[in-house]
Amino acid sequence: MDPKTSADPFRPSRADRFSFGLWTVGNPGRDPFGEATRARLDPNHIVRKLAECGAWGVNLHDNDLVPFGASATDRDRIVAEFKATLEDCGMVVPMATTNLFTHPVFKDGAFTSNDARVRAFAVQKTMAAIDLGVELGARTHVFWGGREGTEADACRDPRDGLKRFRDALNILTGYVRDQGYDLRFALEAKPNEPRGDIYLSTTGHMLHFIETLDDAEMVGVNPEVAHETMAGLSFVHGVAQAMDAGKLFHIDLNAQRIGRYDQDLRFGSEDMKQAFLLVRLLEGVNGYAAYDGPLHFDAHAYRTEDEAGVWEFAVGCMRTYKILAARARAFDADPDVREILDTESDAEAERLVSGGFDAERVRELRARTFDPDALAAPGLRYERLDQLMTEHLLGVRG
Ligand code: GCO
Ligand code: MN
Ligand code: MN
Repeated sequence: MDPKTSADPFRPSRADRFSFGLWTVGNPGRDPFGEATRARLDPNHIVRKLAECGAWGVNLHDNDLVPFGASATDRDRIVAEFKATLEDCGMVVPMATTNLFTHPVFKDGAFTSNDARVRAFAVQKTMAAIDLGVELGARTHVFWGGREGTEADACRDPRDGLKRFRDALNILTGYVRDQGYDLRFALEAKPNEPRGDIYLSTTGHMLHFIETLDDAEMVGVNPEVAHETMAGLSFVHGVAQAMDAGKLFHIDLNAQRIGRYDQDLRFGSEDMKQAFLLVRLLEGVNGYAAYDGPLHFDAHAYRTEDEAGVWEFAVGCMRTYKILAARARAFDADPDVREILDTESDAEAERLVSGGFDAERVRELRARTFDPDALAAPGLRYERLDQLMTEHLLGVRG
């Protein structure tokens, strides 16, 4: 596209609500087998570069910004400088989170540790991280319990793990109310890594767990593409369930192949079809409202990249999201697609199975006769539907 003749419709801008964690673009490329391949980037530099790339927000763990154990004076100086940079660049901090995994004290869990002193320290550290996030303007605090799990599973009853996790969250929602903060919690599930097995392994597990909390209203989920995919599950179905429950408070966008370690790849770089269906869901489809929260990329550049490659990666995440949104609109407007999707449902049957229990309706339902063989006969043309989607994705339609 010639920038002189026409504006690039896929160029990211503030209005798109894209955000990145300091730890994502700041990832230096270290892995379990090799050292960092890139230098550590200063958080203020990250904010400036993200703003240049068209991002709207930057998220952080407490220790991405303020080193573990920093003095109060150092903390205040670092935070003041960071706030000035944010203001200068017109960037916001929509979400903050707590690092409850790096320090060895959390080697056997934070909120779920068998040692009550570790649990107490974890809750105390989280309160400080909440204060920091709120000071920077965050409206969401994410809880990713990376160390909340086991290898030697006999070490604790999993029910104790759940009970302790619940106790911690109950204290923390109370703390937020007590402070008068305008903040919600978003719980992020992951099946494994770094622990052999992590408690509350999927978004579905989280959705149920939330209903057992004292202040369920304040708590929702932060599903991540990579995490549900690691478990071999449909991410789109998990996110849809969270939306149905009114609990999609935040989202971690990236890409992942099934059966691998947590790859945290550039959004849309694997399983384009799931990415397409996800964007279509988030943008609002079939008469359902769109997700209007932050579009956060929890991903990092390949270890092969230098800093220039990191910004290529960041722009790539955002562009792919916007391209998929445009593709999704074109797909849903395509008359050939509409013809398949807009098939008339039998109004009378619809009435019989909607609206819950009603004694009279149930009597009618029992009395009605069906012809299963006739119902089974027509082909549903899903082959055509899926091929149309493929062709939209490949850019040859719409
Ligand atoms: C991971 C997680 C983390 C969390 C982050 C915010 O697998 O490492 O996805 O990136 O999202 O710690 O809580
Ligand atoms: Mn992850
Ligand atoms: Mn994540």
